[in-house]
Amino acid sequence: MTDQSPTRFLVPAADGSDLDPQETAEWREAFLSIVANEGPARARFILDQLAILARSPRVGWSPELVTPYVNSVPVESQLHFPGDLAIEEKLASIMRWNALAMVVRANTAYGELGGHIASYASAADLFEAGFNHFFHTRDLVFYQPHSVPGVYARAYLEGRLAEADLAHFRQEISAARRGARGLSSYPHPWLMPEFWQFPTGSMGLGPISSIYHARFMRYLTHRGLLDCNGRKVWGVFGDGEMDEPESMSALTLASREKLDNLVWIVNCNLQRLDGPVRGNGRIVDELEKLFRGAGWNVIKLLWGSDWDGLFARDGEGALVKAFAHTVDGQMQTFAAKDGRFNRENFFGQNEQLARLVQGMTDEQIDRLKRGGHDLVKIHAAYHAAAQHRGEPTVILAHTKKGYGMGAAGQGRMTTHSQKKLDGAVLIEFRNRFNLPITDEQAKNLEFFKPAEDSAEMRYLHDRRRQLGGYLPARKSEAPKLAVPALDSYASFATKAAGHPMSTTMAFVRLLGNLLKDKQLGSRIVPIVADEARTFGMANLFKQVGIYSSVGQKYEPEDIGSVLSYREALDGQILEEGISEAGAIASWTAAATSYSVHGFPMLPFYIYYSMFGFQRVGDAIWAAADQRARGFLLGATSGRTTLGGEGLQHQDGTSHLIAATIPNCRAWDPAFAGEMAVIIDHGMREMLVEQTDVFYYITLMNESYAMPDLPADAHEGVIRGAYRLDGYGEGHAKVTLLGSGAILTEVIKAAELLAREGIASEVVSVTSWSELCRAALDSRQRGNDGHITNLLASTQGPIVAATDYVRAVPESIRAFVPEGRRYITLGTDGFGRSDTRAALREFFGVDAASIASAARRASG
Ligand SMILES: Cc1ncc(C[n+]2csc(CCOP(=O)(O)OP(=O)(O)O)c2C)c(N)n1
Repeated sequence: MTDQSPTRFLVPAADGSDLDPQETAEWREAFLSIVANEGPARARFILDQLAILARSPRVGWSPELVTPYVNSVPVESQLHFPGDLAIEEKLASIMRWNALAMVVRANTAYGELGGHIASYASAADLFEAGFNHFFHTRDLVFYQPHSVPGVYARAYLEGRLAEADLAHFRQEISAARRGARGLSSYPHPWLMPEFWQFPTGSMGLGPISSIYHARFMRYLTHRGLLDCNGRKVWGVFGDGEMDEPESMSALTLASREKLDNLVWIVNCNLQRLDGPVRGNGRIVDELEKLFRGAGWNVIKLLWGSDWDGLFARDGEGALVKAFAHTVDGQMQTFAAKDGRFNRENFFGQNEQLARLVQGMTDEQIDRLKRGGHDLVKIHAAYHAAAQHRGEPTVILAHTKKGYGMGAAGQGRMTTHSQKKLDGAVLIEFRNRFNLPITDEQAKNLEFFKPAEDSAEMRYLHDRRRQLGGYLPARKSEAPKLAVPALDSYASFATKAAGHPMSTTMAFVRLLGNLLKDKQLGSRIVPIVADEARTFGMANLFKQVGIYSSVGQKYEPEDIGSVLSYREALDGQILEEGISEAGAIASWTAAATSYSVHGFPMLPFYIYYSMFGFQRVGDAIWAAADQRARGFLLGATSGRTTLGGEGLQHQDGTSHLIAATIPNCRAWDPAFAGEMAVIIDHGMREMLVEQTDVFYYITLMNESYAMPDLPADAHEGVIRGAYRLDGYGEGHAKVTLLGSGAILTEVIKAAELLAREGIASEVVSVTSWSELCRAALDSRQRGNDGHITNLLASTQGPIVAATDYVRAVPESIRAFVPEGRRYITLGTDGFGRSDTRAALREFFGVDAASIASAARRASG
């Protein structure tokens, strides 16, 4: 039996000095004898005791978080491999081939299509071990985006994709014309809604999303809504991807929440796109420290089974010493070179190392596997991860990028983008993986599928049957949820009778009412990023509680108050702290629960509007791809409405960005009634009609009199604009459009003009982007859209004003009836601090500026 316990590999201190080697040896021997005679548990206990002593300030010792460069699962604790290794290896080789053929074929036909071979080549065994033994259909699996050819290759063998589909990788438009299904470049639920669940194409978003999905499963369980026990979240990511701040930003959340339902597999092929991830260091060491420090269980999967013998013979720990001074840039070179080079340059470093490989051929040295290419070792690591309790696990799997691509790619600097291979390389690859195809077939890049009744195919299907079915697979159907009647929760807003309030206050009241609804209430997920008090939501703390996986272990300072801070296991609010990236990931998990869990939830994430599309726009784009259904509330919105906060807080652009997301419906209501009608409509669209849309609604903190919203205005609110009363006597000479906070300025302008004898009509615009979209649609059908018809019934030049950049009202210019002047006022430029009045005057969106634009236009 091989002893790979870390104690065997003690390395001298960095400067090598040892003042009393004999004493050191005695200590080591004493320790080793405890391990040998009393077992590892006792050894750990002794170490813990010593660590307590050693942490005393006088010693000034803090333990090294890095362990030697060896497997965490020692060979003696390795489970007997429960699969048929030979068949699994054959299957993995077939996946490798079909994945490679798919990419090379597409690029031979159309050089511009792109695609990747080297990433999946390094990850194939990591994927296959998961598919054959661990990824259950009840689990959530996040796939590294540029390894998707391998996932398609598997679905092809499983009979879920046809050969014609494989032949249309990255040809989603032309495939349909040829009766095939185009396969998207990366996992995109929007494009392949029955296949992909989680978009991961933008590095970093998959990792953070996986954490929040795992946490959301706990939330569902703890709130007694859905039992998610026994289900796991697996994520396969790249070591380069760990550079992204999003990858790292929620690591401590995962450990704090003890997410042992989460396993990350980080494919440490030591390379990213341009070159080594840490050429002058070791990414595995760096990640080990980082994850361990963040409270994760770290499993290093570094060396394959054929190294076991070498370690066993290496009495002096020469290998570990050599790894300790081999940086990744060098390790990559070893990956790129042949057995002979490795014998001379790695094993040739000293006599002990050279002795280890005596008797091995260069070919055998070349074939020494890294851990991430050995199905037995991978299985052992995954098994340990799946069994681990109390902490999330990361598996650091050591692989070679472009594994098996020979001189054309393995370990090469340029391998990431390699997508064309010549005939000789294809034949070499065929040989390397013993594929049963002829030279001709290899050169022609023919896909290979064993006969349905072959042992391989029976095994493949059987393994998936044992694991619940095929993956990836996305569900679209979910039960409908009943939405209460608008009057039951929002009459305070639709019949406001001139009561002053802000739209934020109105929203919070509306949300409080909805939370009380017997059927829908429990499905609502209020989400905040440390701004609940800013938005006047503190009352909800007591009403529905803040979710905490450990309840509340302290007596809150404000315990006597009606608004007291209340954390609870079944708390409903997700308080994400100051992490917009986390909060949006949390929102996405809730907004896709209908599909991921077949259990619809309705999230309302309310935040400073400036820190939404601008700050985490890419995450919102990914949520859109994932077909999220829910509400985003951009509060304290508008460039002039959040007076004192200044340049980095005042949002003048979110509506511009929101308009670019096809399934985002964005609204800028001015009145509480409008906001209520929009939310009502959204809930029906998402929960009853089950349309894959999400709503973005801007809210303001400016309080003013809220009028009643007449029933006949509801339709206009939803279409994006409706007419308010006319102002002044006689025929209107001018038409004024306004939205959000600036509508009140528009109305004041109409009153000013009326006093001067200029009559006007006022239109409340609730959504510029909906007006624009509907008008474009109508135009394609040869009709006029709502805004064109509405404006055709008004008179004179049109002045449009908003609290956003002018490009927002400009978006409907093309649909203004012919011959009418259209003037837009907006808040272009940097924000700054002052009163609302001063800001509106400065940007030219106050009543006086609007009136003056109207006068000039109509004069
Ligand atoms: C946000 C973002 N930035 C850049 C890219 C482009 N990109 C795709 S893969 C890749 C390198 C990935 O390296 P690594 O994570 O180490 O994976 P490997 O292919 O080496 O397994 C880059 C930079 C991207 N997809 N997303």
